[in-house]
Amino acid sequence: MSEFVTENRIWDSAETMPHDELRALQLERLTQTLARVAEVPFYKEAFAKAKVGPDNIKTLDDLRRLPFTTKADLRDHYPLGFLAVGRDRVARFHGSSGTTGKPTFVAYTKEDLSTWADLCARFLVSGGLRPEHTVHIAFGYGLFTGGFGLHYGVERVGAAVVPASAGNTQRQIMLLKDLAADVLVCTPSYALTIAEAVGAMGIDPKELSLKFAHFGAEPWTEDMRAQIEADMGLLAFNNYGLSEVIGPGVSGECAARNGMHIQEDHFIVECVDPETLEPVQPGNQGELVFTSLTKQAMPIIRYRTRDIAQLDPAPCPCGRTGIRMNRVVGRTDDMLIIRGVNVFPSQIEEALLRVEGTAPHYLIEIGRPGTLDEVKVHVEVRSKDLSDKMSHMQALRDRIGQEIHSITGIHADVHLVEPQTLERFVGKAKRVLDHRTET
Ligand code: DLL
Repeated sequence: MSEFVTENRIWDSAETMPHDELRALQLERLTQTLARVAEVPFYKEAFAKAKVGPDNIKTLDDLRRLPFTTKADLRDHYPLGFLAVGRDRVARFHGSSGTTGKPTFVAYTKEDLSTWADLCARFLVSGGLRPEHTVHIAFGYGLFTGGFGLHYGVERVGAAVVPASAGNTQRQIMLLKDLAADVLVCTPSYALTIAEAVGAMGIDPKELSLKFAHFGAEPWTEDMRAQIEADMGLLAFNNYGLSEVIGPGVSGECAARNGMHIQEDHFIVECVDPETLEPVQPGNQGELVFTSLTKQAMPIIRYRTRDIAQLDPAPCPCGRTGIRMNRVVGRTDDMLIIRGVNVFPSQIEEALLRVEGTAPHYLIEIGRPGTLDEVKVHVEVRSKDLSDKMSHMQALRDRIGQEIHSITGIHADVHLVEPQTLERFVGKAKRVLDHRTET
């Protein structure tokens, strides 16, 4: 049993609902959701093709008879083919930035926005937020769900918001200092950038008032958490979500910090083998699939997230009954196949953070100069560990190479680079340069 790192407060009694009640509520809400999507052309067609309909769904297990929804389906129905309400009921749009140009849009009714604020309030409170706190939000405000999602969650709790948005790191630090925020909200990679800039400006992190942080929107590792906590002198909590499902607020860590509780009264989660699409046994990694249960404007049925994680049904000492998901190790579309071996960038990060003397700033470069894949990992060395001695640098390089090999099974060509030479990120980090996909 993990010890609590902060007081175990619960925002909404629904979070501790007994399992049988929770399942009954899920079925009731699933039935309502299916009725809501019945007139959405995509679902009408997909259900007809699969020869199932809302009438066939009598138990939660029957959900598996329904077809999956994918990002490609959303793209094929761009911009608003999944809208289940009239435009007059839409209160806000968000979107996820498409790597291929057009974003996919998501819509919210007024009720959806209120539900969303509550879902964010739940994980913020479980991670230490109190009404008397001030929260500095360094997520982008815009189509991205991070800024506005967390903003209204903080307001729902009754705390004060500094809507700093992303970018201009020195100004962020001035705001953190002068407005004495207690809580930092951003991506873990941006937290690293801020931590580094705090050091470079000669500020002792203790001069800031930060106590907690809520990080999400990208994969990160336990070692990265330890490093940010040590650098910034705060407690960091993980939260997860995706715009197609609602945005942040799908799941978040409690005071035990041993997995993120999925808000199962609002979402049904499945964990499937991404190849066979069959459910994996509890405790095994698979792709997470979500069905929304309360969304009005754009309900989503069996959405394949491409996120690889593992579900933990064990009871949690905090009393929340929502099943826990562990850290997302990566996305199926970020998974690198190197000489036939599957590698997630987060595994390389884990290897780097195990080696003293490297900074958690890295770039993975993959090419195929001949017939075989070759991997270069560029890693920044911390200034204090830079050495003129070739033997010292060679030893560091070897240790990193060994750690990468022991975690991933691949041999990487490690390039040590000077401090501050790799790109810094204000939003989601981009750590991979795959020349094999260039035409
Ligand atoms: O990133 C929503 C969000 C905002 C979550 C702020 C948490 C905090 P999208 O831009 O649609 O939405 O990207 C969703 O980001 O499928 C995961 O691959 C990844 N992701 C989100 N949270 C985590 C996390 C937001 N805690 C995609 N750990 C998801 C790992 C995460 N990956």
